[in-house]
Amino acid sequence: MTQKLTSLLVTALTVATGVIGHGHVNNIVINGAYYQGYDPTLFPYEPNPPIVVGWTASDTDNGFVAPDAYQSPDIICHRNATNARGHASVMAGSSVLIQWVPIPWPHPGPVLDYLANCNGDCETVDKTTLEFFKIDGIGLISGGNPGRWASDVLIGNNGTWVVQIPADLETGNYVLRHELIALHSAGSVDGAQNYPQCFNLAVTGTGSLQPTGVLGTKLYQESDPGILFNIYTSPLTYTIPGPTVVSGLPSSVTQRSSTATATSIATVPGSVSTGGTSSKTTTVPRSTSSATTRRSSSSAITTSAPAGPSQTLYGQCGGSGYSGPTICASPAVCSTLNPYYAQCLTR
Ligand SMILES: *[C@@H]1O[C@H](CO)[C@@H](O)[C@H](O)[C@H]1NC(C)=O
Ligand SMILES: *[C@@H]1O[C@H](CO)[C@@H](O)[C@H](O)[C@H]1NC(C)=O
Ligand SMILES: [Cu+2]
Repeated sequence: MTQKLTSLLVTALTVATGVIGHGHVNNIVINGAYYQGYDPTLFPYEPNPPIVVGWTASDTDNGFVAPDAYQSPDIICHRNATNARGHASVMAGSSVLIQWVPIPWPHPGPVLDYLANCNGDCETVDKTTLEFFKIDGIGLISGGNPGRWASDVLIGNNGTWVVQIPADLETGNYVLRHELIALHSAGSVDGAQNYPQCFNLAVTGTGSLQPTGVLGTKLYQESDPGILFNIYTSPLTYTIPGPTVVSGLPSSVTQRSSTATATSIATVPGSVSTGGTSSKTTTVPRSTSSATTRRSSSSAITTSAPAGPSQTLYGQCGGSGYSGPTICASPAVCSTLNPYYAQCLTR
C-alpha cells in the first residue's frame, strides 16, 4: 500500500517534471541577422512550415534525449531528427548567437558545441556519417550544491550562448551541434537530459583547419563522469563529457545577449545558379512577411552586484559581463577563477 502510493507519487512527480521546463533553440543570430530555428512545438502542426536553418526533430514536448539513447541516432540532432532544409552563411572566426526558449532556461548544466563537415550539402547529408569535433565546452564555473554553471551564464544573457566559428576553419558546409545537458536529476542513472540542437552553416574562410571528429553515437556513455553526476553536494569537481576541445581554439568566448538588426531567410542549396555560385538566397515561405528589419532587442549583460565601492569576502569581483565592485575589502584580494568569475579571497 505504502509502496504503491509512493510509486504513484513518483509517477505523478515524473509526469509533472516532464511538463515543466525543457525547451529548444528559437533562433540564431549571425552578424546581426536573425534566423528562425525549428520550432518542434509548432512546425509539426503546420501544413507548410517555413524552411529554416535548424534541423527538424520530433521533440514536440520540448523534451530531451536521455543517456540510454546515447548510442542511438537520436543523440545526434535530437529525436528523429532530419536535415534542416536551408542554411546560413558565416565567415570563419565570427560568432553565432544561439537563443533558447523558454526564458529563463530552467536547468543547470554544461553547454557544449560541435561542428561536423558535411563534405557536400548539409541539407542532404546522412547524419549517421557526421563526425563531430568539439569547439567549446563550459561546465561548472564556481561553487557547488548546485553551483554556478555555464547554463547560468546563458540564463544571465537572456537565453543566449555565443559560439565562435574557428577562425582557421576550412571553407565548407558544417552542421553546428549545440547542446545543453541538464544535470538536475543526473545523480541517478539515465537522469541527465541532453538537448542537442543542429544548424546548417556554410562557412567561408581562408583557413585550413580540418579537425577529426567522432560520430554522434560515440560522443557519450551513460556512465561518463560528467553525465552520472550529483550536483547537490559541495565542493564539486566537474568533468565535461565528450571529446576534448580541438587544440588551439580559445578556451572561452565572451558571452553576451542576442541582438538582431535584421531578419534573414535560410538559403536553399543549388536552387538557381548566379554567375558561378552554387547557391542563391531564395524566397521561401515564412509565417509572416519576409526581410523585415528587427529592432535590436537587448543590451549589455547585466549582472546584479552589491552596491558600494568594495566587495566583501567571497563576493564576486570580476568576470565576463560583471559590472560590480572589483576591489575587495581588506584583507581579501580579487582572484580570477575562470573567465566568468573572479572572487574575493584571502591568501
Ligand atoms: C520517431 O518517429 C516514429 C515514427 O516515425 C515514432 O513512432 C516515434 O515515437 C518517434 N520517436 C520519438 C522519440 O519521438
Ligand atoms: C530577451 O529575448 C527576448 C526574445 O528574443 C526579447 O523579446 C527580449 O526583449 C529580450 N530581453 C532583453 C532584456 O534583452
Ligand atoms: Cu526540463
